[in-house]
Amino acid sequence: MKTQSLSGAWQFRQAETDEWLPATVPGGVHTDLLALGRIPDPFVGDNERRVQWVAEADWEFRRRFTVDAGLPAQSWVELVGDGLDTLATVSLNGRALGRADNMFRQYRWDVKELLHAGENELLIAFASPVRYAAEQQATRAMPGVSQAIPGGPHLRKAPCQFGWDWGPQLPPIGIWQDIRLEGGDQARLTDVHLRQSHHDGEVDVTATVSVMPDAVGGLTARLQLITPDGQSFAAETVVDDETTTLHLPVLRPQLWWPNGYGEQPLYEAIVTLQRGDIEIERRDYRLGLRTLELRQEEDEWGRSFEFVVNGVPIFAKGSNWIPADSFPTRITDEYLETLIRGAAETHQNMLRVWGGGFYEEERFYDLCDRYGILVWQDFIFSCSVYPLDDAAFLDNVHVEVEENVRRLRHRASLALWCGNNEMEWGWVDWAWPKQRELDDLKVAYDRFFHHTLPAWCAAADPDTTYWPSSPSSDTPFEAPNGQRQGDAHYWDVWHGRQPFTAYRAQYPRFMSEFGFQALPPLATIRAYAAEDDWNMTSYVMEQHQKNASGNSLMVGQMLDTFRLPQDFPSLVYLSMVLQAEGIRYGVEHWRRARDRVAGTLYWQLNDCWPVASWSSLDYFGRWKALHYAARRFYAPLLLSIEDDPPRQGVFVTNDRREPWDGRVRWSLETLAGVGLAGGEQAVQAAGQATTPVGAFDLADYVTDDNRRDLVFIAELWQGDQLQARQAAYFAPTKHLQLVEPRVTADCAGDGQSFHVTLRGRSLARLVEVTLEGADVVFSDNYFDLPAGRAVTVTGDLPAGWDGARVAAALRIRSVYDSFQQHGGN
Ligand code: BMA
Repeated sequence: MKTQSLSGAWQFRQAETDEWLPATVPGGVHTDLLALGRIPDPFVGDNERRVQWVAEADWEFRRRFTVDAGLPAQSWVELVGDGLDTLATVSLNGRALGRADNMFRQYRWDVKELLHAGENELLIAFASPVRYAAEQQATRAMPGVSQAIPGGPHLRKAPCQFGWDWGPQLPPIGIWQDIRLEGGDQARLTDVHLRQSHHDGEVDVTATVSVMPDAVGGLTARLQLITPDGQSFAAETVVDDETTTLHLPVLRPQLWWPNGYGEQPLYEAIVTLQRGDIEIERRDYRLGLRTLELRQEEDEWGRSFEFVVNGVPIFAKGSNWIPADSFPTRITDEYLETLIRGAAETHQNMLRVWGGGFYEEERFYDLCDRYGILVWQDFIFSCSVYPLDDAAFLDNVHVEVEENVRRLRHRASLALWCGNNEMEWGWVDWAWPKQRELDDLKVAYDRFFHHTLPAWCAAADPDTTYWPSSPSSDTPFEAPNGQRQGDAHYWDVWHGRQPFTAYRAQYPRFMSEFGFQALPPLATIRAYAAEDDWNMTSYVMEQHQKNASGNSLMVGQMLDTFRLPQDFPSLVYLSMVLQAEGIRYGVEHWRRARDRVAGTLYWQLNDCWPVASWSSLDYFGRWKALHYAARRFYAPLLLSIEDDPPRQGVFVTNDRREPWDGRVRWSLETLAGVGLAGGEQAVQAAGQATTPVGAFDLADYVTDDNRRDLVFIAELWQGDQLQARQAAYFAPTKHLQLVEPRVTADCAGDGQSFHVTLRGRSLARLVEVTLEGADVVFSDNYFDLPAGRAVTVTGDLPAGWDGARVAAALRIRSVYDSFQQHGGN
């Protein structure tokens, strides 16, 4: 097959204007205008409002090109658009080729007869998605999310691009994926389906190869496997039918494991179609060999919901993934890897590709395969009513589903196909059922998500489980967000203004969403708000807070926990540690209950622009306090305290298969470090289990007079190595008698890395370390530093820095600083 890329330099103009401007493909109108300085950066200040006109207008893209020699002679020549966003009319040399109306599909048009020998001109006209949505909505209103431009559900375009409760209303327009000419032999592959079956320690890899029916004859198909250590073996067969299946046994398979459970060896699978010695077409895949099942068994609490890989039940530790940029074409490979690596580095083993974004690109799943991140893949439907009774809409979705399922089904990382986000819940608990005019659409919902879509999935990918919605009980419209069976989204903490302690009353079988907002770090706020606007409720700050009650919810919970912050930087810091503390509190509880709860995916890993949100990594990839907390609360070996003052229960949760032996040391101390009680005991923590270490009733020591000056500290030791430390209190943090901890820091740098050893004379709560002028990920951050204990954090030295520079740039903050000026004690 021959290909000629048409990506690169194009021209664009607003429809009905004369000025053609330079464009980059893949790309979009906003990023092209931004590059030309024609619009202000939509991510700064309130510029989002100033650029609304862009998506309300129509746009045209054109490219002139000469066809590569050799291409016109092929039996077929097609124009292939991997992604057109979204309402496109395509013409070549003045002749209409066709239209596109689904950004999740690939489009192909026969251009063999239309191409000229000399110069050709390709023109793609895009109609405004905003205008289209408004027109459709005027004819037939579809309920959606309140932060979005209405009407989005009429269009097969990433829902959150119309706005969300963390996302701006900036629907991109343009050629967002590769575009090219392809030509080839009359014989062509129409499908390749790679499967694996495991039995008796062997794996049978099969490739079912489909070719164009009219070209069968004189063809061979070949499947070659290259092992992770470079050995190659192959099977070949004559193609005498439309579909042919090749088999390759793998005798000593190297199994693929989720992060934390083993390695991620990947085999290369190459499928070729040949005529004699001539290779006609080749497809290249990475294969991880594993079995994966979603186990649901009746038990004392209802029905389990547990992912089992290679026979081993996995506690799913992860988060929800949203598009990494409002303008997806500027997501670099490096940035994408930073995010996925960031998940892996915090012991995450699952990401849910949430149904309000888009089916991710190959490079996303490549990274998940490599880092051992299981993917819960939603189909792209979210929080809205869709016209699922419309035959043309369904035909469009059918092609989209088939293409994307075929594209992703062989992935080791693929764990689940899920129908949609929160729509079954919507039909049961939101306002939709009260709108009688929507009744037909509930019927259509039922038909589509409980019959049609699962049938399409089963046909294209019989090996991956289909789940109707998130959340769902798998019994249509019955307790979709219940705790007996299926997955759950718990939002009473946050939207329902419940305290974090409410998490402890929840025992979902699988917690696929829960979360709490924080502001992003100050360095990120600086990118959108000038210092004059540094107040949480200023006009500009509220442009970057899309959840109408978000700031009130944050401050409300903040004042339940901390004292009123004295300035904006303190507020930013408190918002982050509040979020980290809350999510930690929930996850530790659910991990203690691992017999009943089989996973937690917090909302949300990442951001698509700089904003106040539930994310743990902000738009610039900076680690919020939650991300550091995740590295502790998702650690395979978790020490946790179930605080119920004056009782403190200590537990060790061991996700590994091997048992763990060590000791727990505990102490009751004043904040200044004077010991009141303490002890040490051996612990044998069985694999894949939670072991209660002890319930320490400290009533004899804790009085009304001293409770605000006490801390209970538990430490997990293996030999002389401290594995983990936890602290719990007997009063809310705002009431603790914190004094200035006078934290000292010894800094040293050696070539690549630096070390900072911190000590305080009194307990420093939730210590934040930062380096002024450098973005650094520390080995740990936002932790409690008890009096007199030394804690060393490390990091990579910024280029050109040494220990002295680290010492000069080091900034240390703790809760004390959020309410008290230095020197106040
Ligand atoms: C869940 C998600 C998103 C939303 C988040 C926070 O419902 O599925 O729709 O952004 O909560 O409100």
